[in-house]
Amino acid sequence: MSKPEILGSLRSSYTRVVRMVCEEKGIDYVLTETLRGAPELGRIHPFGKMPVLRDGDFELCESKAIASYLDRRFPGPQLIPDDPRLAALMEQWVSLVNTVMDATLLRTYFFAYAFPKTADGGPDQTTIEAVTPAVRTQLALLDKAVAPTGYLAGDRFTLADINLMPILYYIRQLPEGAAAIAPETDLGRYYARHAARVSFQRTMPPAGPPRRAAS
Ligand SMILES: N[C@@H](CCC(=O)N[C@@H](CS)C(=O)NCC(=O)O)C(=O)O
Repeated sequence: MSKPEILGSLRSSYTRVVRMVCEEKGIDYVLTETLRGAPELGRIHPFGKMPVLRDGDFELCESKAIASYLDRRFPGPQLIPDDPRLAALMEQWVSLVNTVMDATLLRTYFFAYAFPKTADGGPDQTTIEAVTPAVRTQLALLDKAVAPTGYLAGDRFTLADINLMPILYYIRQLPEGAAAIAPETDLGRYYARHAARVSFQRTMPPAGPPRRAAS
């Protein structure tokens, strides 16, 4: 069996999702650290985004597609449930996160702190103030979703949880995120529980200030 190669970045949240899938399943993979805008990405992803996958002569883009492929192709714990309802709930949460929450929480809120376009390089307060109500609403929604079982889909760890954790990792470093993911909240307990997983610990981004290739 070939050794899958992931082209992406240690600091990229979507790259971390597919790396966590590999770690959970015990897949022997290689991460090729790749810069944003690198031509190798553009050859596989039509919009040049990371991560992309090479597995033998097979090439694939989009984190959800890559994660699904790895889950089906390799042995190890199943991250996409067989049960139709559980699988649908898992898809629902991946979709909600990837189509709405990633844009709000990471690309707008986190980026306003990490990559501000302000004259003095300080946090972009205008954007932060504008997005904070949506940040609070979305984190409250997640808090409610994980309250009953400690998971997003049913009562087991799935790709939906893997897909969310790298985003929570970044935003809990910031004031509004930290408040919503405080240890006494359901979302805080959810984060602490899943952050202890080996797959999360082994995919920790390097310490230090984020760079533009990140997230
Ligand atoms: N829908 C894509 C999104 C991937 C994505 O936005 N990746 C970010 C890094 S986490 C990226 O490539 N950013 C650089 C860019 O947009 O040029 C997926 O799920 O893989």
